[in-house]
Amino acid sequence: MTSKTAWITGASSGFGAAAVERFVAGGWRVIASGRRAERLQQLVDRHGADKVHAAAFDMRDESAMRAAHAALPPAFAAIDLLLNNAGLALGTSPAQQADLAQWKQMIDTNVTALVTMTHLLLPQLIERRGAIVNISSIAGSYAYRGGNVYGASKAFVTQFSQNLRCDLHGTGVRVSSIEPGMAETEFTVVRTGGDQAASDQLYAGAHPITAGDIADTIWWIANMPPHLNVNRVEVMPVSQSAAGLQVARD
Ligand code: NDP
Ligand code: 8X3
Repeated sequence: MTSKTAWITGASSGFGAAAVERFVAGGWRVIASGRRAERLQQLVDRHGADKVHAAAFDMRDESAMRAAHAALPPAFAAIDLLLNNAGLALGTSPAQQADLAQWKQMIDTNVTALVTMTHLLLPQLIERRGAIVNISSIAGSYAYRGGNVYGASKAFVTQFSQNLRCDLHGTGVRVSSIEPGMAETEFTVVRTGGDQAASDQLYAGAHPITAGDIADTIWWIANMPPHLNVNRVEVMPVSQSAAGLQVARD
């Protein structure tokens, strides 16, 4: 059993919650962050305060993020792996009908908060020759209608990951980008403003990726021999593949 520590953002549901289970089962301590304090507390109750530390705050609030970092208990203060997972899509409308506030919330969460978190932890990740795993998306590589700012925010995450690798050259810090396709979590309920039926319909019969599948992928990356870096992993369910281009005619 290792005694390493991971900070998992977006630990209150989906990939993040599954990753908490995987890392705790593997003997790691986990800092679990997200806005929903009660969900995070359930993780602490299930695993114990020596295994999971709950840090409830909104990632878009930089001072709250810094305060959570400063308030880490000594046993959780030395971080070996940052899982930048917190994020969301809002809306499926084409750009010309999209809500600007939703666009800003996606950028603030998926881009600005992710880089702020990374900047905050980089000094100690370098000191400990740690790892950063960023959760991007196939939406950052494949354009689709209604993907507009969400996809662009994930293209940023993918490229930021590769650029981080260049800057961290020689430090021993590993950086990986995981780019999942369709996965059944709370993602579509959030994207549709709480429409569980729409979410159920999207995934029905598609055998989508599960949160556990991605937790296993993160765990595999985290446990690579120290001389190996997984740069990018793109994962889709077998039922999903790319569609063609479109042509508008007069
Ligand atoms: P979920 O909605 O289940 O989980 C999203 C997590 O992000 C929650 O824990 C949520 O916590 C957290 N989060 C969102 N906004 C904030 C915020 N402002 N501050 C703090 N935490 C926040 O979805 P997934 O597990 O699917 O999503 C995880 C990541 O995976 C996201 O980055 C998403 O874009 C990406 N992804 C998802 C895919 C999918 O098909 N499901 C495919 C590819 C990538 P809380 O609400 O408690 O704050
Ligand atoms: C989520 C995957 O295809 O729904 O990032 O945009 S997709």
